[in-house]
Amino acid sequence: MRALASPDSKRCLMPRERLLVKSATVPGRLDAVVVGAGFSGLYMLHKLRELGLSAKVFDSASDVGGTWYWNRYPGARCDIPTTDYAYSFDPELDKEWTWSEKYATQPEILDYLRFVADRYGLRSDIEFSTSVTSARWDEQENRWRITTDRGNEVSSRYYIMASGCLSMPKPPDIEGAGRFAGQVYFTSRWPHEGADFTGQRVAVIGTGSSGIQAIPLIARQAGELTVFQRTPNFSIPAHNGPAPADRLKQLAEDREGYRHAARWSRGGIPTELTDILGIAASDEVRRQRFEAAWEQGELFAILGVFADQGFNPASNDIVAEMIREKIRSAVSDPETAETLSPKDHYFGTKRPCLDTSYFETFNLPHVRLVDLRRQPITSITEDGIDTPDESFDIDALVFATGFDAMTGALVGVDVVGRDGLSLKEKWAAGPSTYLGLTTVGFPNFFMITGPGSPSVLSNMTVSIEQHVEWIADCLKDMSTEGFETVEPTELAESGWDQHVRDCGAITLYPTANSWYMGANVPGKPRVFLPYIGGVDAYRRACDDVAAQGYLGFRMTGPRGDRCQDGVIRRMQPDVAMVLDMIAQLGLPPLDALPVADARAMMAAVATARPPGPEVGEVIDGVMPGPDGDLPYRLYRPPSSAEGPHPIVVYFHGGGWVLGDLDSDDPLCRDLCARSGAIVVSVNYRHAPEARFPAAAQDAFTAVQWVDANAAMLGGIPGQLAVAGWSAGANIAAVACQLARDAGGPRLSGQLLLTPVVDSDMTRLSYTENGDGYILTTALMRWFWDHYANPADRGDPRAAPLRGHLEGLPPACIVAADFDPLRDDGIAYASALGASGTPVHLIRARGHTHTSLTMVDVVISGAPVRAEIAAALSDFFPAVTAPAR
Ligand code: N01
Repeated sequence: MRALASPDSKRCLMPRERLLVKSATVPGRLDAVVVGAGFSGLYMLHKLRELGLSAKVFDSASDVGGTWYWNRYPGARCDIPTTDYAYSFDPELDKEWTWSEKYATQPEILDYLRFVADRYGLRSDIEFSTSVTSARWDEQENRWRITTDRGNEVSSRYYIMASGCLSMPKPPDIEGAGRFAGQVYFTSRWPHEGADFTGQRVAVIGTGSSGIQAIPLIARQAGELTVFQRTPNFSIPAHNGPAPADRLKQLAEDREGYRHAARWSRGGIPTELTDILGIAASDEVRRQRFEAAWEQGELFAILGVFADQGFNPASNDIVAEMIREKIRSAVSDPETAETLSPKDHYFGTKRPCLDTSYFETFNLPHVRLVDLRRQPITSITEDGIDTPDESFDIDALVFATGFDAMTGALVGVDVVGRDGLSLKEKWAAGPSTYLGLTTVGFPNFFMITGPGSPSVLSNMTVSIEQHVEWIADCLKDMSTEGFETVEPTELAESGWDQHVRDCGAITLYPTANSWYMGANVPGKPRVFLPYIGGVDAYRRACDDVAAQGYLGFRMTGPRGDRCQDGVIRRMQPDVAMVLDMIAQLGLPPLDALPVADARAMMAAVATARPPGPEVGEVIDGVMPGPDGDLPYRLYRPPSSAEGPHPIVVYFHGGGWVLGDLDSDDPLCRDLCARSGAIVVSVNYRHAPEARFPAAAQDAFTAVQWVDANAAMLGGIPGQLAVAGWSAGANIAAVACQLARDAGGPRLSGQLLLTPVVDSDMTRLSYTENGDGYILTTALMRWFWDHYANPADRGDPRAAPLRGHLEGLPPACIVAADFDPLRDDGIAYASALGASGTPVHLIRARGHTHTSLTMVDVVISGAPVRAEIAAALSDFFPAVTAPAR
């Protein structure tokens, strides 16, 4: 570590030149109270002072540092390269400090924070060795009443928790934990004078990041070291040493550019993201990418070997297995190597570790690994640790058992908001926040890196700076506009919670028993706590909230209230990502192209997508149509599902103009595999070559033919449904009406995915979603113009909503939120329902017209398709496979 003398250093004694509001001068009355003097609290204090606000920071420690004050165990370092793990708000500060290593040690990081505190003269507003015990919102005064363990009470306009995500140690949950008579250490509360294990018999419980960092160093001193492992963890070598030369060069050449890129990166470090899929890459590419990440020794590199490893189990397993190979080659004893190899969770879903010679430590003769899965601890005793078969006598016991992460410190203070509701009570079933910054019922209360923000999944310093700056801007804006309180609305908060869940749900993260899920603390609700949508996406959401007049916040003041209510992110995150990617391709709109070019473009796009699931059999054939043969493709369910099966006649989408048997192939496979029905996809005649009513006639003829040939196709005669997507759903709906009018075939059901049912394009969903979501109003008009003369567009064979709706088969209709056709589908569902037809309306929340069809691309579509397939299966009476 080196702090360069700066000619500007004295500037740090903050001249309060940018005062916005006059500071409070009454003793005990403050503008802001901050809990915690770590990275967050120090910067928050600095910003509050810049705003001219009176503020006090309380911290239970005797000095600044937060997590770096407490976690002094041997080997404690950060796991983000320290070039990136530093403040960037002040370019001068940024230049004045040089880190001595790629991953700095705890003492060096603590020195840095002391340096920062001194540089900006922060200590005078920090009360050390003082814990905030309670904070109560005073409704009359619109202020927080805050009490400390020293018996002080202060009144503050704002209450800001900068208390850290991993600061509340998890209480030991092992029988007899308090009985051991020898030396007991907690990695999270290590003594300042250190510990000397020379020649001692030492036990370490816990093999998370703390244990994995400490164990090699404890092993150097101990006479005997026994490591008690409950879950093996993925760890990669840190390859510590000097800071990476390429990064130093980038910083030297363009520090501000580098920091800017970090702020707008996925994880808070400028990183080139790959689009290589693990499942599709060659063995050679897989190996090469993995080894490069292994050599780099950085978490984001190993977490980003493949674009799909975070959500595709097969891709994840490629990386996981390569790490297990490395463990096997590092550890001499094969049984120990197996015990150290993680197999019960996907790589990355528990935080991976960075180590220095961790696995090799188990080759030392005095180091032993005890697998608690096979040999659980029955009790800690006065002398050591008992397991069913063995007692371990020890001199020192180290708990590296982790934290009550993300929420523990927040609910550790008795925070009581409006109507006497405490934060602990409110979050009894898991935290609920708006942007991870605020929570309903707690006015003027902010959390820095709270649950629902990127926090622990990101480079914390970048996330901390973003939060502090957003809070400071909010306070400044409130002051400018004369507001005294700010609080999120129920709608905004529940919308954000949903978005946070949606982001987690498309990944493998919620599958693990991790502290990200609260699973490490007995009794804690299982909720995926951080926001995994990315630092960049998160920053954009926060900026958008502010730009939209603090959307989702209610602000009050003597001059009146303001509330711009709403939800900031309603679209499924992967749908938004796909739309972004498509936008970046800069393709011309389909409706600007000649039909042949539009078809060629659709075909080209289709070649680049995943194939969809395996089915039992795929057969191409032809059937007679009204004007020549119609090609069809039959999908038979996987061979495990014995036939015969019900049959679904399917019609592809494409506005009666585009599409063919290939265009909807992955969707047909998915429907077939999930529902257990045979899917017969029919390629009907297209416009403009064959205009209305050719497609509808073909559809009805196809239904008649499949019905007549059901047994030959392997189907169950009489068990026939129709299905279609978009314009295909239009002709499926029409076929049902024609079948009813013709007195057959009898249909078991109609599945209409985001259907076109009317030529009226004035419904609200056209106004809301007519542009920007692939199917646009302009494209819909282009389709209609190619398909049907204006005079024909009211014909029920073009607009089935305008037909007679009695006597139709049960329907499942899917309406997507961001679809111009959304209200068409809803209108058809209610009209059918009013005519006595059983209807199952599925609202595809956060989806577009096309996103549900993007099998294995839009992951969030999978649960909706599962629901659709279940509805499809419900059309048919339970089928018993015939005895052979
Ligand atoms: O805590 P952990 P940690 N009986 O929860 C085991 C950050 N950090 O302090 O997995 C037996 O990861 C538990 O077992 P299991 C970093 O984000 C960063 O190590 O629950 N064992 C696990 O092995 C990290 O992820 C750095 O089955 C018990 C271990 O104890 C986070 O802090 C350094 C047990 C706890 O691992 C937490 O890391 C250190 C029981 N009753 C930490 N209870 C940097 O490098 C728990 N365990 C920046």
